[in-house]
Amino acid sequence: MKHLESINAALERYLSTGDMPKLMHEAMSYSVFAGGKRLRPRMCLAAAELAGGSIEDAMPIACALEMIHTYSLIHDDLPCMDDDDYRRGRLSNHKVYGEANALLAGDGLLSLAFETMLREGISKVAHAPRYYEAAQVVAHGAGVFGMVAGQWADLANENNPDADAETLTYIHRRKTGALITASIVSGAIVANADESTVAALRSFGEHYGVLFQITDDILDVVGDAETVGKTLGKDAEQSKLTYPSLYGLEESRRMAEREAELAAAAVLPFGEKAAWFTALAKAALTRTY
Ligand code: GRG
Repeated sequence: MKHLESINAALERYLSTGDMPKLMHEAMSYSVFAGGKRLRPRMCLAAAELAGGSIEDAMPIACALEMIHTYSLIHDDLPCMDDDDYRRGRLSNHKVYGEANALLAGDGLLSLAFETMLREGISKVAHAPRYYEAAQVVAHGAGVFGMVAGQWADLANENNPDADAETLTYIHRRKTGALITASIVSGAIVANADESTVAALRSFGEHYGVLFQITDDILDVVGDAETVGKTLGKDAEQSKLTYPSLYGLEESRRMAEREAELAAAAVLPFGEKAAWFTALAKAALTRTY
C-alpha cells in the first residue's frame, strides 16, 4: 500500500524521540501499531504529492494525524464513552493497560502529535507560514470545532427522540469528517497549493468523510465482526442515530454512492493526478473493514 512503510517507520521514530515511562511508550505503541489502515496520513501525503510538494515535508503532519486518530479511538473505547472491548481486531487499550493508563496513553498521543508538528516545523523555515497553517488545520479538525465537538454531540444525543437528519449531519461532519478533511487540506497546504487546489481537495474530503461514515454505519449493521475488527451492532444497542437507523439500509447505500460520485467529481480537474483519490472513493463503497 502506498506510503505505508514510510509512515510506519516515521511513526516508530516520532514515538521514540525521548525519555518516557517504558509502560507508557508500550501502551501508546500498542494502539498505534495495531494494524490501522493509515487512511488519514495516506490522504495527507497523497494531497501533498498531488500538489507537487515533498513527502518529507508532509510526514510530521501525516503522522500527527494518525496519532490524533489513534488517541480518539483509545478514548472512544473507554467505558465512559463507547465502552468497547475490541479495536483493530484485538483487545482495546484499556482492557490491556487499565483505564487510567489508556486515558494517559491517549493524552500522550495527542500531545506528542502537536510536539512532533511543532518540533519538525522548526527545520522547515523556508516555508514556515504554510507549514504552520497546515498544523493549524489539523488542530481545527481535531478539536473543539471538529472531532471533539462531534463526539460531544454524539454522546449528548444518545436516546434523544428529537435527534433528526440535521443532528446526524452535524455529528458526523465533525466526529469523522473533520479530521479526514483536515488530513487532505493540511497535505495540500504544506505543499504550498494554491487556493483552488485546496478548495477542490477540501470538497473531496468533505464528501469522502460523509461517505466513510455512511459505510461505517452500514458495516455496523451488516459487517463481519472479525473482518471489521470491533464489536458490531452497537449502534442499534445504544440507540445511536445512524444513516441506516434514519434512512434504512437501501437509501443509505444510495447516499453513499452519491457521495462517492461527488467526491470523484471534486477532483476531476486534476485528471490522472487524482487517480488515487478517485480509486479511494470507489473502494469505500465496497469496503469490508
Ligand atoms: C474521543 C474526542 C474523541 C473522539 C472520538 C473517531 C471517534 C471520535 C470515535 C470513533 C467512533 C467511530 C467508529 C467513528 C466512525 C469513523 C471512524 C473514525 C472509524 C475508524 O477509523 P478507521 O476505519 O480506523 O480509519 P483504522 O483502525 O483503520 O485506523
